[in-house]
Amino acid sequence: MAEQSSECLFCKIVYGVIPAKRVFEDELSLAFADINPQAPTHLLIIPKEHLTSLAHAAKDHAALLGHLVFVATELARSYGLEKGYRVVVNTGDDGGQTVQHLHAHLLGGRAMKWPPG
Ligand code: DGP
Repeated sequence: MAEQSSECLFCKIVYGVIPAKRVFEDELSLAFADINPQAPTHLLIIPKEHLTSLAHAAKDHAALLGHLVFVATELARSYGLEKGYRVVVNTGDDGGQTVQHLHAHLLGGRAMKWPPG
């Protein structure tokens, strides 16, 4: 079993303690619908292992980080986001991270603006 933090919201989703609309999972990752969607498709892709943020990643996490991005790519394909999409990893306070378990947002189904707020 992946390492977890008993106080972490997304660890509780991994272990089914808190419900979520799960759309994909494998040994390393879980994807589920964001509770407050900002686009027609808004999924969160997380490692099952507790990792607080990108800022906490070590070299050993490199393959896991690549895996999460690849899962996002596969989900974008399966959700038909052929016009484009955005993968975002908010990191730390200035990055707008509110849940302290690394997660990639997959947003699609509408035209995105740049720069983000
Ligand atoms: P961030 O700001 O990058 O930390 O995004 C956290 C996201 O997590 C935010 O878009 C809302 C989502 N979220 C927070 N709590 C829950 C929850 O209990 N369930 C689900 N499915 N999403 C949640």
